Amino acid sequence: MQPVGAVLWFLFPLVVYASSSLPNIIIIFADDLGYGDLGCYGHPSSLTPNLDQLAAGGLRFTDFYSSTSACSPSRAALLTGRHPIRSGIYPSVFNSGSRGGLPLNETTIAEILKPQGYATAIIGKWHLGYGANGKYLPIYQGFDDFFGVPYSHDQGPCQNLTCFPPDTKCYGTCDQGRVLLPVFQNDKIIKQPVDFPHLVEDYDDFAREFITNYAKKAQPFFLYYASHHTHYPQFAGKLYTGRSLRGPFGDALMEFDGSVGNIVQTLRHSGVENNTFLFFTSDNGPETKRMSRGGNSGLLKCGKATTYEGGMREPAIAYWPGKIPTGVTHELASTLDLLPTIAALTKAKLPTVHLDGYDLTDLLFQGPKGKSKRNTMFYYPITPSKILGMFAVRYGMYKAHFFTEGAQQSEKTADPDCHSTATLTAHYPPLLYDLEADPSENYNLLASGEAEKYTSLLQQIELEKAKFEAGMEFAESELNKGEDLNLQPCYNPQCTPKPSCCHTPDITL
Ligand code: CSN
Ligand code: MG
Repeated sequence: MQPVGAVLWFLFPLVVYASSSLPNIIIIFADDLGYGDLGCYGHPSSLTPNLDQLAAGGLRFTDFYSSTSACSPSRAALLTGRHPIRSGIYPSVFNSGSRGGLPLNETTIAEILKPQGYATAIIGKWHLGYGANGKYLPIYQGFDDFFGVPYSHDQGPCQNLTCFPPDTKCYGTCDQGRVLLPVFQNDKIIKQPVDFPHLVEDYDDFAREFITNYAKKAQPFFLYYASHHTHYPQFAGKLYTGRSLRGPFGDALMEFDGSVGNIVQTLRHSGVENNTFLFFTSDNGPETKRMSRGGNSGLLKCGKATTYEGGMREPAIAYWPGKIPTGVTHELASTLDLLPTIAALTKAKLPTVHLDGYDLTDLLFQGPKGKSKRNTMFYYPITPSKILGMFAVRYGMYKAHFFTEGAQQSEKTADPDCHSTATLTAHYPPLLYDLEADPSENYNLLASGEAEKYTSLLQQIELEKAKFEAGMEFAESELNKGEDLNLQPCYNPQCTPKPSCCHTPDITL
């Protein structure tokens, strides 16, 4: 006779333990990737098999928003659940010698997860400050490990670096007169300059080891993979260079997609796929001034640095097999909602500050049938001011623009409204669009001859706008603290002449 009872008694506590253990959290964040850039969002020549599979096995969002249309503020909002104006991450973005950073008293997703026993890591682009002696690095914001670059990879002379095949230049040009791009492990520079052709391979190895290690230990983990892809100038390792149908942008996107595949495969092999909440999205819309190397917002208007849909509406996928039903949701959601949602999933304590996000667990667990707690989105420009306030409001299916302005980053599209020649324009009454009937913001409802139909809707929108603005507090700007090039990361800080002497010893320039 088999001692069946004994086996069952032995298994029972294990089962209980596994089902009550805290879920792992993975956020995969693309850079300057537009609404129309993925295969699963209709791009005809992008090769994104892993993201497409994630969408097929998860919940794909059609109406998901980043908080702003630039990098640093968007990242601040993602990690804090707060509008970036509240944390001072405006105007624009950090550079290599910026004095400021995400204030250390801001509470990040990593910081709410630490007391819950999570191992936390960030791979890739931080872009929330470096500061004097690296005081703003991610290890001071709740991350046990940082493996990556503290800012954008064009914020240094990256044209000195070669891509695959050897001796070919990386695509594009970058900022001269700054230190070479450093790669950090925690607070130490391990490589300066970065070796672009092998960078993503190294990131993938780190992700694989991190997931495998904590899965084995049965310790919950939080991995924030903030890719440099598909930001300009694009690069890719030898597995991907020249492999896509879409040139350098397509190659970079394909390499990014490969990292997604690596993460999902590792979760599967480690046996934790069904206990992991994975979320993918992008920081802001495409930088169309780079033309075919700048990404694509699909049928949405304009791109990066604007408050049109193309600047802030992003591809997004939530993936948790067995927990999140598969399909498509048209509900409103935002990067601002990730912190409250993750807090709910992990029973973590919410920071006791003004949050701008909603707990979306009901929506996630009901999938395509779920309803979002979010019914509004407020669009501020990347150079916000108290005097002008917000530029636009989304309320349900409607969007009202009170101000519009083109941007240098959204140059080169066919639509002149996107360009920097489209100067700041006030609209009163606002331009009003039905984003369900007209996602491209083409047809102003108030110019339709039926304006009187929308009187009470406009009143409601004004009310929501006034309510939000009354609660908006402008923190002191971290970006207006400016730059000191001496603060830039340098492998050998005492060397001369700077910045060219700042490099690891094994590098021949
Ligand atoms: S961003 O791109 O960091 O992805 O927003 O790499 O606005 O001055 C933006 N900018 C360098 C960049 C500069 C970037 C700016
Ligand atoms: Mg960006």
